[in-house]
Amino acid sequence: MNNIPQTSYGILQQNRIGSAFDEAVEQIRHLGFAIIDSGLAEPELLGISEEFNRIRESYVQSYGESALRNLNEFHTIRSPLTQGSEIFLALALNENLLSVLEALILGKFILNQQNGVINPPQETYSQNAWHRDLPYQHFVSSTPLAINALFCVDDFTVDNGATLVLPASHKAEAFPSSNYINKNALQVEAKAGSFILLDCMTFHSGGYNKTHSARRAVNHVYTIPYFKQQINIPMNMGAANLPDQAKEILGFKYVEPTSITDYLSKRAGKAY
Ligand SMILES: O=C(O)CCC(=O)C(=O)O
Repeated sequence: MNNIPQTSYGILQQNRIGSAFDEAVEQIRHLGFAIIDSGLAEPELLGISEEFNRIRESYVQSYGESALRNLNEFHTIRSPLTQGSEIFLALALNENLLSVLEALILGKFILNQQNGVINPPQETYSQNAWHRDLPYQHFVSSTPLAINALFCVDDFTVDNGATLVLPASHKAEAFPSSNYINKNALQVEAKAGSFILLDCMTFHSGGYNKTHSARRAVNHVYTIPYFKQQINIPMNMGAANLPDQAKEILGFKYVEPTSITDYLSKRAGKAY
């Protein structure tokens, strides 16, 4: 395609964008996916890569390879930020990411889950199948209720099974036909240090990794606070050293009251 027209007529409303983040926000609203840079420098990316391997090793030691394989969980690290990792905690609170999330999810949002994801070489894995990140849901929402931020620990390439997306599939309730999928699926290549952002209702799948090395990522799902977390984060980490914003995003302020008395005591100082 060349010569995209720069003029228009009959238009009363147009989106205005001022930054790469606005561009990502616009694309996610329309197509359901976009890429942003985390802004992390090379040494920080190396730190994340090393931490990923360290946590993976201790996770497999704790839960056992064969038990994890039996559960189809061997290629996933559940909730690394609650395993004492400052690096994974910082990733979930990445500034660039939060700016985009604030523009996408109206009002408050919390981290629903963080998972290390390993796309193993020449083997299928749990994410290598089309799904939504609000699975079993078939609704259309006028604004995102949940966003997936997939941090690329390694470069995502066609060869190593970069994520496939079905553009704009967050706008229709049903999963499209196989023919439609074959014609319209896109594979999203991205550099290490990027976040691939998805409206959680956009159908997507990990690709097949044809190389000889694992392709690693860290998946984050952020939601409006009405959804329950995959694993209760406040019950699995201390809040003593966390700033207020972090406590809010990690869900400390949205733990469900355990009784009417608890509910009423939490109402103190709230207008609504
Ligand atoms: O590994 C990938 O490319 C996709 C990961 C994914 O689908 C997910 O975490 O929901």
